[in-house]
Amino acid sequence: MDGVAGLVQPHIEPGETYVYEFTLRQHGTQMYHPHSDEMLQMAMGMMGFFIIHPKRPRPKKIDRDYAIFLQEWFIDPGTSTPDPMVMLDFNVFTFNARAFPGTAPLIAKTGDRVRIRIANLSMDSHPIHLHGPPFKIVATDGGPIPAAGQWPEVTVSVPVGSTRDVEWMALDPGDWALHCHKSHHTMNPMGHDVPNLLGVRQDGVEAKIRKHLPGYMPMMEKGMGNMHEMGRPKNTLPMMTGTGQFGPIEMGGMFTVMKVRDELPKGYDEDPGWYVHPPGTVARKI
Ligand SMILES: [Cu+2]
Repeated sequence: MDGVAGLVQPHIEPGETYVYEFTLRQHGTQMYHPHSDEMLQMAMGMMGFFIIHPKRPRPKKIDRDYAIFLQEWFIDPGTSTPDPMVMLDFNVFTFNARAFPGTAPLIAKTGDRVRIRIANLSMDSHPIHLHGPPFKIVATDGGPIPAAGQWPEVTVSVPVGSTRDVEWMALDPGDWALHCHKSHHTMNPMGHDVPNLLGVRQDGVEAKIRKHLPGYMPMMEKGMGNMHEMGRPKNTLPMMTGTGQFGPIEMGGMFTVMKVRDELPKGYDEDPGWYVHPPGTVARKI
């Protein structure tokens, strides 16, 4: 009951219901997705986790178990339907179908063993990076990796069509960024046809050009950091967004925060807010 329509079963037509029955011989982080009109159905997000827990518990107890499904979309600014015809140039990048700052933080207590399961059925590989201490890649959807094959890492590349389980010790309290390390994947929609005027003084020029080219928006002299809240069409996320305790975070897309605290008075399910840095642990201007 492998599900490949035409090959091992008929396509499931709209309105029909099929039953799958099989014995689970393996455990781990698996995925499901359609094999019917695959390109369109997957570009529209039809996929999910199928997590199978082992019959006998593993020797090391996991305190926090998170699952993040990666996806990328092309949604023309001002519209609301993903365009399944786009092959490479995506503009919305999501963790569990949410783009930062709409992503939820991952919450752990100091000393917790954290498992993060990451799945990818998008059109790109995603190198997922966690700040703070290194982790180990302990399993793929092919099965557990023997201890001798696990080495320390700070980034796990998750190829298309696979899952990676990583285990991380929450050794240090703090707000640790967790994000895709492809820098365009931590941004929301942007105009790819922005004229690149990096390093060019443009005093007053933009307004003059805009009289003739409505909506003209070039790259600023010193970069894009101040461009994130310039005009944008309806139903379109700002390019870089989110505000932390020290100001704009200037991120979007595949970005969230692993929040580790010594104490969690409100429990694991409530956002503990920003980390209160002990004196002397924040970089300062001199
Ligand atoms: Cu990515």
